[in-house]
Amino acid sequence: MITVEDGRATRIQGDPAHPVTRGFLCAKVAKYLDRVYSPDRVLYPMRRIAPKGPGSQLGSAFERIGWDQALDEIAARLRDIIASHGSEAILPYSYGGTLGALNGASMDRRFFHRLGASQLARTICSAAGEAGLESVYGKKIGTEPEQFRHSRYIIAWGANIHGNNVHLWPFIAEARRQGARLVVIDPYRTRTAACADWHLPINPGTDAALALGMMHVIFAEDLHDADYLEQHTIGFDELRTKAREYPPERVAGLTGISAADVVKLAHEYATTRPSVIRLNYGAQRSEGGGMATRAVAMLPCVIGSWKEIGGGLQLSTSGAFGLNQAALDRSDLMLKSLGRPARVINMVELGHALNTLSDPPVQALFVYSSNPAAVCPNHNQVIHGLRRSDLFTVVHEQFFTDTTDYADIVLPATTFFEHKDLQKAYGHYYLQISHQAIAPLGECRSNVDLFRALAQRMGFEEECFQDTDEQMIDSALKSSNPRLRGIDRERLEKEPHVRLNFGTTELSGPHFLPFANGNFPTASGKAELYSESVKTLGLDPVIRFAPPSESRLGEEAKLFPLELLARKSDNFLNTTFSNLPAVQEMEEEGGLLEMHPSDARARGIAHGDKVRVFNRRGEIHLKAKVNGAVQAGVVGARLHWAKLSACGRNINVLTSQKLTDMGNSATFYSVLVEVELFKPASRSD
Ligand SMILES: Nc1nc2c(c(=O)[nH]1)N[C@H]1C(S)=C(S)[C@@H](COP(=O)(O)OP(=O)(O)OC[C@H]3O[C@@H](n4cnc5c(=O)[nH]c(N)nc54)[C@H](O)[C@@H]3O)O[C@H]1N2
Ligand SMILES: Nc1nc2c(c(=O)[nH]1)N[C@H]1C(S)=C(S)[C@@H](COP(=O)(O)OP(=O)(O)OC[C@H]3O[C@@H](n4cnc5c(=O)[nH]c(N)nc54)[C@H](O)[C@@H]3O)O[C@H]1N2
Ligand SMILES: [Mo]
Repeated sequence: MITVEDGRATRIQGDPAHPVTRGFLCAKVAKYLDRVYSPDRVLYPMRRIAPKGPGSQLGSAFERIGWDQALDEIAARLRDIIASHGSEAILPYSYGGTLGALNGASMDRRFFHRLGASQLARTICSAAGEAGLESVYGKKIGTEPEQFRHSRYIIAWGANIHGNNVHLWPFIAEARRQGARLVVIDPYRTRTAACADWHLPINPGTDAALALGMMHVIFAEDLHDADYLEQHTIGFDELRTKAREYPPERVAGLTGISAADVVKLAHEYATTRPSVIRLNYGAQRSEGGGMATRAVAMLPCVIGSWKEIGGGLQLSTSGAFGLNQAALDRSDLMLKSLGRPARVINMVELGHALNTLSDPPVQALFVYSSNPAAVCPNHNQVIHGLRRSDLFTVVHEQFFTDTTDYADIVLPATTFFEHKDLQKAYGHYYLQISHQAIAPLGECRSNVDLFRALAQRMGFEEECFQDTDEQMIDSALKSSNPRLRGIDRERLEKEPHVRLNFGTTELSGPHFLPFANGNFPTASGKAELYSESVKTLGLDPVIRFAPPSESRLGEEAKLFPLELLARKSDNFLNTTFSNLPAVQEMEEEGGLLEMHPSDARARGIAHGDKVRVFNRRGEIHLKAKVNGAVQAGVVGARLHWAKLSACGRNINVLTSQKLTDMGNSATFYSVLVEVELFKPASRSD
């Protein structure tokens, strides 16, 4: 809720009536006014007048131009590129800046589809986990947050709830007041781990082995729910056979968790009921991330906890919304303009795409709602590509980010205070309209307005380019999804939030129990512990644990023996907010490398020393923080803007473009490095 006085927003508050957030805002959004009214906002369209590179600001690197001029220039450049290289030489690049249904994916998609541009596979965050989860359940559906208060045993699995998902925390606190236990499975001692009852520091990338080890114990001791498995799953026998290969002793060798602890975890999980798992996307940012998710997702089926209020698992709830995305996207326009689907470029492989793709090469990059110069893996290669003088780069942004440093044209973007949108969720089941609270600052435009105007400049005549925000909300809601029945715009304009309609058959009192009676939205209608579609990927149709090639278990560890967790900051949102002084104050000093005392000692490194962290892809200079946050063999660092660091780089200089086993996602947490004391002469680049 935003208070506006004389056209200026003066206060932001949570909605106390919202069943999940209950009036509470996370620390960074509580400072959102600072962001909206920051003196550093990009407020006008701009054109580059100096070479691309760090420190590009209005005045020194950009001159102010009008919107008409900006749109004309973009349209002309795009036309030229289409004429010389074909439309697939144009690459849109967007991700999480806004998650609104309209500004996230609607007019922009229509525009690039109509253009016949290359398609972007938006995989950087969650694609491996989504593929793993869907391979078992069919859709991204899970336990609603409100039910966590009824749980007795809560496992936070690769999930930094206290840091990244604070709205779930009060429900967990409530459960704990009633005696529930919280267990954290995370190689890093997060804020969540620090306040848990039990922290299991697992070796990165070995979660599938731990899940199999738990199943081994559960099956061996007959703690599984044979009825549920027989009625509602396929592949029970194959899974049981597979789990036999993972006795606790073997699992201990792989995961670093003792055999006794594997047994204890399996016992407690199967017998302290109801037990629930909050799996988050941390565990899938690893080479075997799809399989890891698949394995963990099977656990509630094995113990039948889907039948219980406060049981089950939550990775994502987004699969329940079922908006009419086809109406928003209009991918049919691509078929019309190109006669076939355009080539697909994986956003994780931007470095590769900008530097090595031919036929056609990428000649135009159109960035909005993303900061690829900071968030993409293999930063050095990304920057090398962005520097290309023959690459035409447009960036639609709120701030002068790492990416605007390489833009030819910068366009000013609204914040969510300044535009209307339809908001779905991936951690609860409520839909809402977020209303425009204030007029756009300066000459800012929303993503929807930008692409509507650009479509007009390009002479696109299809009616869909005239759609108003309201018409698009209507079409999004016009869906065959029964859970949207009775939810229309009129209602959403009146009610601050609306719960999805779960019907009477699926309801258990006020609770949504998605799989209490099976009914999995898979082809077979059952949970697929054996999956033909996984088999077609060339993977084991049940589960297989394969250690990441970049892990202590692989060959590369001889040269680079430390596993790096290139993590998010607790108080930023990826790189958003990292330039805001009020938010920076909440975050510990940036540029730290967290190390275990034994690893530091072995390298002659003391707390506070400057260190060089390196691998084949690059190097970065950080300050050693020798503490108990990581186990021996693991180091940790945080993501932020590259240009705010002394060496002008960020931790993604070390991460790789290697893709996950399923979903072709990023492997930010399968990275090997070596660390040494920094000597100015030791620089290699
Ligand atoms: N404050 C804050 N909140 C955020 C964000 C933010 O940047 N800051 N980002 C938002 C976004 S985009 C996302 S996707 C979500 C992500 O939220 P989470 O899914 O919680 O994601 P991460 O922080 O990437 O990873 C969670 C934990 O997984 C651990 N981990 C790493 N490797 C492994 C492994 O192999 N196994 C296991 N078990 N754990 C592992 C990490 O140490 C980390 O503590 O958070 C959202 N919320
Ligand atoms: N090392 C490492 N790298 C990571 C991760 C990690 O944990 N470690 N996490 C990965 C994950 S999970 C994710 S989701 C990605 C996130 O990658 P991005 O989505 O690129 O994330 P942000 O850094 O938040 O950048 C979003 C940008 O969009 C801008 N923006 C916000 N709203 C709007 C809008 O309405 N319109 C426009 N045009 N712009 C807007 C913001 O100012 C911001 O600069 O990063 C990934 N990269
Ligand atoms: Mo993400």
